[in-house]
Amino acid sequence: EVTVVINGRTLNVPDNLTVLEACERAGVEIPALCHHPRLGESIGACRVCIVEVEGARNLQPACVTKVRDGMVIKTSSDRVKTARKFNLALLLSEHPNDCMSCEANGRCEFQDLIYKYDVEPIFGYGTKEGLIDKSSPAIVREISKCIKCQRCVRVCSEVQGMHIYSMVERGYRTYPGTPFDMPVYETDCIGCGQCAVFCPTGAIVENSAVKVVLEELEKKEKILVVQTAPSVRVAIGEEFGYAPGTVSTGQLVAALRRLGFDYVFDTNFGADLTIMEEGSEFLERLEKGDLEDLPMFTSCCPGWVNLVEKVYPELRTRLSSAKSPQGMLSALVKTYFAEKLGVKPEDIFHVSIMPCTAKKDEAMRKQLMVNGVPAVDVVLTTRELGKLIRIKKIPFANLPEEEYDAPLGISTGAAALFGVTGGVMEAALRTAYELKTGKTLPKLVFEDVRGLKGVKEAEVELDGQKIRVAVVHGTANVRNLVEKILRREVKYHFVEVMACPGGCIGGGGQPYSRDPEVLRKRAEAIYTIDERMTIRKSHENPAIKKLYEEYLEHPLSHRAHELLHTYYED
Ligand code: HC1
Ligand code: SF4
Repeated sequence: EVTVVINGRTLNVPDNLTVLEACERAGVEIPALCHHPRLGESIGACRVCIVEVEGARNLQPACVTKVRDGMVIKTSSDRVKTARKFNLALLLSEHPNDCMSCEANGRCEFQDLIYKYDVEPIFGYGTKEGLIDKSSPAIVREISKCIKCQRCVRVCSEVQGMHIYSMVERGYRTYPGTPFDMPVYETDCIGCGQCAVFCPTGAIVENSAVKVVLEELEKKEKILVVQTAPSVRVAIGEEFGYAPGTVSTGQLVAALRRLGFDYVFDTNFGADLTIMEEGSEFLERLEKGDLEDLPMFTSCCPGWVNLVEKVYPELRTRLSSAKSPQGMLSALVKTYFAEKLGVKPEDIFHVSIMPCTAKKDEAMRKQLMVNGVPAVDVVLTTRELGKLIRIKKIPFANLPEEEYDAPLGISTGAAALFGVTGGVMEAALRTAYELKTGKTLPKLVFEDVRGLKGVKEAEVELDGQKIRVAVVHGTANVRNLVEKILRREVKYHFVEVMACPGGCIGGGGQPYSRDPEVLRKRAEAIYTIDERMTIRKSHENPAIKKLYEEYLEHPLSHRAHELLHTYYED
């Protein structure tokens, strides 16, 4: 421990803290742009967090300066404020003045500081000229809005292990470029959108479809159907000021009805169905002895599927052929449900609300079209839904709790788990065990696959056979594990992969958060949803049983293959 004095207040702090961390503990806010509590070491690039340290000639960046015993720190002296304002003014002089129409308007960290410190640009505003990259269905890059904080570079390299961006050029021209300035979609980018969640401005944002949906809601020409992913309900509240980890399922459904959707369905129904198909596929492969050499991998995460297609094509045949829950539910919406209503698939406008930017990409896959039309017309991220609800002035906090529509809105605790790393595996094991052994599971919860550790392993006995499974999340961890599997250094039968840290709760379309505990809190919320459900195994979902009786016959049937399975390309 060391003793420091912050703005006249003496306190003891651990000696490994930075000045910025010490100030946070003391409840003293220090503005910072390049520093982010969910990224590794700070880099001291933006110079906005500078503070005065007694005895030091120059102001010091708080994010990279370690505390020392006896340090006397001033965080808002006139000298500090003037310098901070000057540094912000320099950044503003390179920044276009088009906040009104910017996707980041109202939530931009840079805009907030400009307002707070009353900053005017020194040499006029920057121009809008420069790279605009709309090549990706997942994200849009507008480099003129970049403030060079490098958060995108760091999350893409350190957390995701993709290394798509690096800082190129020099001085004020520096920007995060792709290799050879290729459009990002042509690089190995998997569309996970982590760069967009960490960008403080509008330089990298989701490829927004808010306006498309607004128009369709106002036209009201089609039957409006919506589905919501498992992890949206534990995060959407954050868009309206609730603490991370608040479960707002009922209000989410109510808000979608107020927006004008005719049917509110649940991706979780699709998740239960995925378990039926993928679980059966697993057991089939196991019986055939197909899993002795290489495992079967889950296929619901489109970031991961993109990684396989772009970087590990030799693993294509190891991906489960089951469509993702979004893919399955939407195929049913445009066939089974359309038939029930007696309408053509093109009479339905189907929106899915996802925590994910890569789902926008998935929805455009040609192999996911049904009867010649896209199964999902538009994907909105959790953040975009937040924006839509605000634009339509729907009082989210005051809405009554409402229920999903039947039958495609009925789901189990197992399905809820999909939103968190380990959840698909746990749901699959609950079902595969009972289908294979015909016995009831002695213990429902698989602790070994829970938690935020990068790689988790478990062993399960299925009818006398030992099954080894692994769960991995965060693409840097994924690549590490996949390479070990390819080198035959580790052996598993079944591996769950989620591209984003924490799984979908940490998806590229989730609300922005600087809370270092945000993933843990959202994960807890998911487990609570599962605990509170009376039915917690996919194969016990009555609506799923009825769907098989009425329409699909049995898992892996001819019709199930046609509607619920897919293929992958190089
Ligand atoms: Fe996910 Fe999934 S869990 S992929 O993370 O399998 O996006 O939430 O909807 O499809 O169910 C995302 C989440 C989601 C699918 C499901
Ligand atoms: Fe999308 Fe979830 Fe995969 Fe992230 S982990 S890319 S949010 S599906």
